[in-house]
Amino acid sequence: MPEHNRYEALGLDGIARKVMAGERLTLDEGRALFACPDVTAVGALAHLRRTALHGDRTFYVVNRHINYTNVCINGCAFCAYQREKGQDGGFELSIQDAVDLLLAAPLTPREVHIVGGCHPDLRLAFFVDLLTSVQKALPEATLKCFTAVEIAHFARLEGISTIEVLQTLKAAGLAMLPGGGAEIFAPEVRRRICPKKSDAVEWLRIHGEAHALGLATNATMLFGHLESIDDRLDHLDQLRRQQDQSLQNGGKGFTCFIPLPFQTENNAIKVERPLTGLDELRTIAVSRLMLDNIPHLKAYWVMLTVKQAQAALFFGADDLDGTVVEEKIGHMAGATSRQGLTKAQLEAMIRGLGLTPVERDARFNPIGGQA
Ligand code: V47
Ligand code: SF4
Repeated sequence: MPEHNRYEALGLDGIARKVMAGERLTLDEGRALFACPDVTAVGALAHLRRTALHGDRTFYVVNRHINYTNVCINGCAFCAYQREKGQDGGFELSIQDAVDLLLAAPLTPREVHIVGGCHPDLRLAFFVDLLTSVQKALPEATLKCFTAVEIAHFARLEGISTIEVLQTLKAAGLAMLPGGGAEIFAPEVRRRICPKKSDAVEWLRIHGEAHALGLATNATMLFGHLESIDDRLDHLDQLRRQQDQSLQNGGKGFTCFIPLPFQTENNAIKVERPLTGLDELRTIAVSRLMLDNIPHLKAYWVMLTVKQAQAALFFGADDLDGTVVEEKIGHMAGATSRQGLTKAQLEAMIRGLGLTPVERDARFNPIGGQA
């Protein structure tokens, strides 16, 4: 069979057999996929896996991103969004501001994504009020709010455990944690790009705690800055180990993985060799193949661009995120995509590729009885 010959010629036949059997790939096999001269062969394997999991179904969500503040004590080197307290350009939304923005969204959001900087003064009571007010204003929406880094920050400010923070926020309506703050787990790189942020152990522990409390979470990887290919593979491996553990313990686990290509503008990191489009697609494909226990992979059009996100749907991705409406973190760092997409645009993007759009909620349940 021609495909078999293709993988054999590239030395990938063993990997191809394992992918078809749904078996776990080793880190060495991941290295071979990164080193393979034919990126389309790697993409074809990832597409095979995506198709085995989801067919041609391609997910999107009507959502709204809200950033409550960009004031942050961490000052990560890659971040163009952060400001010091009192610095020009810093902002803090009130609870009413956040609710007003959500109610003004063109379509009622099904998923509300709220994240912000680690503000030195905003206390847990504010976030409890925020969640309660948002849930009251949008009773149908799922609240996917606060990265593990914010959860750790709230716990430090309050002098309580991260489990207590999660329990308190869950009681106020929190249903999911977004995947931000993971960056790259390798300690050497993390020390250079985000030394003040939670380390890998803390980030993974908080996601494990959330899973055990019945909260689903997402996971990201920021790539294309100072990390090596081995650092990317280590990151993926740590995520799949955490997922094994969370699922074995009967917890919720990671729902979706989001690879975030580094946006290079207005920040302190100078990259020697910026990512090419094919680097991005290969990383997406290898992620799909290594993360055998995380069901969904998001082509986040905001950071990838709309056209590259479309290509990613044939390199292992099955989700386009959503309408978003307004985005600051990527755009302040040079993302050239538009601010939001309409539901019709998302559907057209998917149908234009011959794939089947499925509107989902935050937990990837199809909406309105779609297949
Ligand atoms: O954690 C910051 C990243 C993340 C840059 O869970 C940058 O569904 C690229 O996590 N270049 C926040 N990335 C975004 C995020 C996210 C987005 C969409 C959906 C979900 C989800 C999560 O943005 C941060 C950081 O890794 N980021 N600066 C930059 N210059
Ligand atoms: Fe703060 Fe997040 Fe920016 Fe780091 S990435 S400086 S934690 S807002």
